[in-house]
Amino acid sequence: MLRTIRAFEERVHVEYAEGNIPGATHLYAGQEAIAAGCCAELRPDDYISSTHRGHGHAIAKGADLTRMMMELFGREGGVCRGKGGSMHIADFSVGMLGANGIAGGGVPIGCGVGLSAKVRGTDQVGVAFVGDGGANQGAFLESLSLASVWQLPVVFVVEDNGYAQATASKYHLRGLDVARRGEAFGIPGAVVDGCDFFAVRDAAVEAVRRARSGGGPSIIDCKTARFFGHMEGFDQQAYRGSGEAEKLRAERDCIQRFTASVTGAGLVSPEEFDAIDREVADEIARAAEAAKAAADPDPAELLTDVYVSY
Ligand SMILES: Cc1ncc(C[n+]2csc(CCOP(=O)(O)OP(=O)(O)O)c2C)c(N)n1
Repeated sequence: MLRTIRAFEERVHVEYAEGNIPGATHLYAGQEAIAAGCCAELRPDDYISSTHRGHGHAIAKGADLTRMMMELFGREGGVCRGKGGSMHIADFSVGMLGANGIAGGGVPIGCGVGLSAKVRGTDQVGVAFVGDGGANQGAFLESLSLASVWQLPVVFVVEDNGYAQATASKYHLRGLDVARRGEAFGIPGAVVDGCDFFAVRDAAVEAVRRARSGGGPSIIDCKTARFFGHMEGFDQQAYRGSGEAEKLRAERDCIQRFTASVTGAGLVSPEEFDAIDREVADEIARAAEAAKAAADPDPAELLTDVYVSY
């Protein structure tokens, strides 16, 4: 899963540079351990809400790679029939309720999932992913308040990748880790190394168990690393220290760490990893070729599925 998300993102980086992907595109590379670690603990009937950096979440929840690639290319066969693109990618069939152009916008949606599960008496869980910048939105604090008062089965997963666009987290998140802000609402929180799959996974096991068993919301605050710029095409990363991006790739790569720990423990051999890498590379190449060959949406369908009357 980690490798699939990385390979998807690296391919999107290339396709974007070649002019094949229209619209705003934010890459997730570097943060894979968070999506993979949290979604591994979810059932198919659980739900996630996402950020503007949503490809990794969609893949980890089970969205089809070819239909995702088609969506990014704006093609008819895409998961949103080519109308959502990267920043609004969604696949309700796997419980992925959508990437979101509004920073922090997915968080109240996560509460909606929790409220719905509670009212219907199911044991489904909602996971709301949010960036460090999005966690400064008022809607985040309002969501913590409601989730706590109503004891909703929600897990708030903060992905602190060091920046909100070009503003460093250490500048805009003064004082407390976001996880500790939950204390004011009686919500338990964990601060974890978001580049360590197993650390994220352990925290997710605990938080999802709590939510599913009626124990209410949790926060998992993941310290992670964004490898590409904020957004494809427009970011020269002048705000990063010199050599910072290279250092992150060398020292904070969740895939290198995962590979080292499982090969070190003798669970998977380096040859088996190579075979997985080749399989993933083929799958992503096939998805990109299929997206290139796919049809554009019919202009007559422009407004279909865009407006819904209740
Ligand atoms: C409500 C709102 N304010 C501002 C923006 C512009 N904007 C887009 S992404 C972004 C930074 C978000 O940072 P963070 O939540 O940390 O996510 P990251 O990009 O680091 O993954 C901002 C300010 C927006 N999309 N929505």
